Amino acid sequence: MDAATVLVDIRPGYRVLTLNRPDKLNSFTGVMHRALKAALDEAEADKSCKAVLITGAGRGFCAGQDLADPEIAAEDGDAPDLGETLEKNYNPLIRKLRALPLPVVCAVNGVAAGAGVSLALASDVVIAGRSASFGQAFVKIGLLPDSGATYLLPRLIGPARARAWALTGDTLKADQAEAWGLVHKVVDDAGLIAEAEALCQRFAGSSASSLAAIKRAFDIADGNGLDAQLDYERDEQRRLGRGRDYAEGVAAFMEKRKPVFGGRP
Ligand code: T3D
Repeated sequence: MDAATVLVDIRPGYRVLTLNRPDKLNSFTGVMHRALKAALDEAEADKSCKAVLITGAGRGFCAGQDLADPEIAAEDGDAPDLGETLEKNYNPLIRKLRALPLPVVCAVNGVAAGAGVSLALASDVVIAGRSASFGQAFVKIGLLPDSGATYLLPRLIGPARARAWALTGDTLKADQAEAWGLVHKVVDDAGLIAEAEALCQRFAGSSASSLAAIKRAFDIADGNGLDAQLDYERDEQRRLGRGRDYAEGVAAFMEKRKPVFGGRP
């Protein structure tokens, strides 16, 4: 059953998606890709959902592609078409995560390898348990980093570290990943999910329009010069300033009360 490979917990204002192939360190099969896509589509369709939390069941977060998945095997002993797997599964996943109009929080609970690292890179906020580790496994099996890693990594940790890490395939411990700026923060394993859920609860009480606009603006900035970005911010602020959340936020400030923001528009 597709549903079992991704567990979905619906909480007030956010959803927790748990990759659920613990025996194989939650590595991706075609089945798990389809389950995750369905879960993300449902989260987007639910206007009360203002954040998504992704984590892994068991001792791993995600070990990338399941190298034994029959879906990637070619027929008649031919070499598999890995480009097709990317086109069909990984690239749509990364695009979906970036296009979702709500923050994606990633709680990395154990080892992340290959596309499992890319999944975290494509999230908006990454929190790691102290025992988590990150491996650019690709070079060890004759591949290059994919699922956006060659684009996102240098932007997050700088080109020198990104290149050396990808070329060596070394494993980074959580503390090192935090020092390099790969993750937002490292917390004790026992407190990881509580910390990530507390953040999602904050997002659930925040302005959904604001969260979506902030996420999009950082992505747009990647392709813009300062001038174009200043114009973009002006236009977006004009739009947000006419919205119900700005009216509520300012009214709440004036009345010295907490703002009450609704679901996503
Ligand atoms: O379509 C395409 O292929 C293109 C897209 C590529 C995207 C990618 O992600 S390519 C990179 C694929 N991932 C890897 O190469 C990582 C492979 N795994 C590892 O190197 C190690 O498992 C880890 C370093 C992640 C963890 O090591 P360790 O010692 O903690 O655990 P383990 O004993 O190696 O793994 C536990 C089980 O999970 C084991 O199964 P078993 O023997 O108990 O039945 C192992 O085979 C399985 N497992 C771990 N990773 C994968 C996997 N099975 C299939 N595919 C995996 N990627």
